[in-house]
Amino acid sequence: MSMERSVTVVGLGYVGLPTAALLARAGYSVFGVDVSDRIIDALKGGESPLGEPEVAQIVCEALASGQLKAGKVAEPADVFIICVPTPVRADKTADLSMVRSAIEATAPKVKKGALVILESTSPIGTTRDVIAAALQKNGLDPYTDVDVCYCPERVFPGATVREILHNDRVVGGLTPKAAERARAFYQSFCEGSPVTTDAASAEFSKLMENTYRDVNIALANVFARVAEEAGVDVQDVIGLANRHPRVNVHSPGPGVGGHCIPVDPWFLIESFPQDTKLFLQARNINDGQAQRLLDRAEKAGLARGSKVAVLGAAYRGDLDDSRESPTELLLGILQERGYSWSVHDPYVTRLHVPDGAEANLTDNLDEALKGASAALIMTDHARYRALSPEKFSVMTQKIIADGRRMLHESSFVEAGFTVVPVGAPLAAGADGEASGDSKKERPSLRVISSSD
Ligand code: SAJ
Repeated sequence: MSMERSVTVVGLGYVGLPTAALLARAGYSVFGVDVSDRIIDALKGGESPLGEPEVAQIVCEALASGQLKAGKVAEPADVFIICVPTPVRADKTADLSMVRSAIEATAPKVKKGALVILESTSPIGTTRDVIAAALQKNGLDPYTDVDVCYCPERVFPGATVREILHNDRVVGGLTPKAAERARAFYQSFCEGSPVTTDAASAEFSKLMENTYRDVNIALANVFARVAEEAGVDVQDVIGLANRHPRVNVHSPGPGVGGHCIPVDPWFLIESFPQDTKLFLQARNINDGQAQRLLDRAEKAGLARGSKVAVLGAAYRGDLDDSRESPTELLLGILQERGYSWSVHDPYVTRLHVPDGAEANLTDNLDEALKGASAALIMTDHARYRALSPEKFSVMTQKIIADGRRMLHESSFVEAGFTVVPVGAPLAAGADGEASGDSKKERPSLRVISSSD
């Protein structure tokens, strides 16, 4: 273990809570702080407020061992880690209010010699301008009295514990000494290699990672749009292009969700508007995908104002997390166009809906499909892959917009459905709805191997 013994973790969400539990498992005496009664009550009762099974297990073990305790007010410690949300406001400017209130509430408990680490994804300069400034206001010199660092979380929801333990960490210090100390601290409970740098570079690296992904997904979505118009299947073409050793085209889809990728590029766009037009365009492309899918379903014959079944509320497959999901964007457009809907998801229990609307969320697929004029597949839940045309026979029209390319398309076409696939022209069976220009012939592409 490093020289530290006690850690206070502020913010017990998707990152803070598993981090706290792993620290407790590594032998630290950990105090977790959160403003939410629901989270603190659960933890005080020995239960995990988070559903990911592996996280729940280590949290319960840490609570049972007595190494992890929780409350609403920070306790003094050798190390403080801040992991609170940093969303964007409706106007896409960074909302750092939770970082501010977390450090303002914590700063009075920070004593000379402590290590203070911010993990929340933040605009460049936040560690200095918000964290260091608050400590200074409390009488501590952030460059000499305490060690202040930025170390971004890089967790992939669904694989949280593995990723905290094994991912390399970027550790940015306000001083080289602070970075070196935090490096030793992360090494004491994580197996990935921590790399040291300055705080601003670490802040930027996190934003760069997620912006890279957003721009690459936007690129894939533009390729999908071209393929839809050109009458080819983007999936086949991506398969061909990705055979190049330095090409890795991402997957097109109905948009980009989650609390990170659709949020983080805005921190760069807000701070550097002149030089980030590419990021802005990528954001707009990705946010436009849900509407495009609906537009294409309407061109295929979907009757405006009817009832549709939306398959998937989660932002990514096999997760229970609906934050910023493309489904939320879709529901807004459905409402504007006078549709009613039923949303099916096997895992999600909470969904943010447009003002004045009902979520109509169900885990019963038959119920969601019954009486719907079309099904719109928004999430790549593995179980959707096995769905057969019979399952959709309770719909009133035979239209399926496949935003994730989940279905075995030819069997649906044979059964008379019109399938609107992202990244390919629509395919309609004999009694399908499509007519005129929207019903394009699609050439069948196949990869010809050298042995053919
Ligand atoms: N998506 C596509 N096409 C793709 C990949 C993803 O449409 O080729 C969509 C997904 O369906 C989803 C959205 O993008 O709606 C975001 O998913 P994601 O797979 O990019 O992952 P997140 O948001 O769950 O986690 C990301 C990860 N960042 C990177 O991969 C660079 C994770 O490592 C970060 O820790 C996390 O953001 C975070 O917390 O910042």
